[in-house]
Amino acid sequence: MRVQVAIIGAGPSGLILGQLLHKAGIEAIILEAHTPDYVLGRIRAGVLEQVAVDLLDEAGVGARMHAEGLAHNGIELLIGGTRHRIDLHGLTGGKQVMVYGQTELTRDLMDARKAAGLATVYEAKEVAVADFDTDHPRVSYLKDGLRHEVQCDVIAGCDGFHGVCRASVPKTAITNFERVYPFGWLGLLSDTPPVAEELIYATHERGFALCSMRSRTRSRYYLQCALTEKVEEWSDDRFWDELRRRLDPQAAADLVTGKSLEKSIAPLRSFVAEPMRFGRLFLAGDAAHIVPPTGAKGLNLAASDVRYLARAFIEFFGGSTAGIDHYSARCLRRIWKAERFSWWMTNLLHRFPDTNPFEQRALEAELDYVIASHAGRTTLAENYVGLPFED
Ligand code: RFL
Ligand code: PHB
Repeated sequence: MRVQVAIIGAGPSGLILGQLLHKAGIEAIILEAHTPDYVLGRIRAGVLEQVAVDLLDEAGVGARMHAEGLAHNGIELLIGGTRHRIDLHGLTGGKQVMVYGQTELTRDLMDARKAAGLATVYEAKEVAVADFDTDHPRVSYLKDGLRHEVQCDVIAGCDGFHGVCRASVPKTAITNFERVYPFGWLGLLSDTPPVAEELIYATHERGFALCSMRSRTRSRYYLQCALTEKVEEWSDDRFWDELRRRLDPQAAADLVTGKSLEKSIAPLRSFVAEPMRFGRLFLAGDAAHIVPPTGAKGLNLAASDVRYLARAFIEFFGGSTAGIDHYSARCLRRIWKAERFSWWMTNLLHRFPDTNPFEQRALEAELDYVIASHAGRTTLAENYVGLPFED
């Protein structure tokens, strides 16, 4: 089989890219290792930047998001038992974020792909990418016991942090930058109304907590936990009790608890691989970088990478290599700013096991500055709603 673009991975990066290419009349196949239900079962991101919302509209999949998503004008920081509102809208000249679950977004993209009759191979095993240092790259995979080969012009590696694409690049051609944090997030999803109208990011001596949501009837909460914690040791009651202890008295009283629909522990990591292009192989999304979830940037960066990549491929098939030549540098400028912001938010709001009393006081002073100063609040707000594209 021959196509113009072979996309590896049907997460948000691969699916958005597939949709943008389809709109531009470019042929692509998506190869995904897992089943659609498995992909939809991963409870992940919840917050979209305005530029990601605009991109989904451009891809023609924004209708349900606008109908059911929740536009938020602010977030709250809970510090020392008091909540401080960051007026995202007022501080950024009218920008907002959209609260809409990654699961829903993925479902919309899958539905659009199916409706357009576009080629997607789920449960494609042993995917291998080859000859991407030539003009004739190839991808092969195993499906129902048979090996298939796809010839293409370019390969998009949208296969997440543990995917095969980055791993196929010679070690000498790639530089990795990494920071692993000494804690994780224990997340719980429940069909209970959110504790507040807006997200609450809480810093507390027992550890960070986040009150988020998926809708007016579904909540998503997180607790900072040690990496040695096991999810089986966290009954729902234990989770709710611990969350209440990290909230202010009003939120603790308002918290509606219920049975969990899902509970899981995610480790926190910052990671960037440079560059993002290797001949005819292009990495996008979590395949190239990871952020700790504190800044809500992972899915948004995936969207901004594929925005650049779709434009680059459209230019390439139109006869110009300018877009693909600049792809890596363009992406990385935006990625590093989001990496810096996510690292900063994580350092500021979490308790580290080895922070000495001086550093702790300095962090508290920084938080105090951020909430008290217009410049401090503006910096946070500008980064949270998402920095503009430079092109
Ligand atoms: P994904 O979603 O990991 O998808 C990659 C796909 O590739 C498939 N795959 C393969 N397919 C074929 N062959 C192989 N060898 C393959 N290896 C892997 C996988 O099965 C999968 O389907 O990467 P993508 O598309 O780049 O999307 C990235 C986002 O999923 C991720 O950045 C966000 O979820 C991060 N994130 C958040 N991002 C935000 O913007 N806002 C948030 O509020 C936010 N909250 C979060 C998050 C991530 C979290 N976790 C669990 C890591 C909260 C959490 C708890
Ligand atoms: C979520 O709702 O899952 C979520 C929201 C904001 C974050 C991280 C995760 O910063």
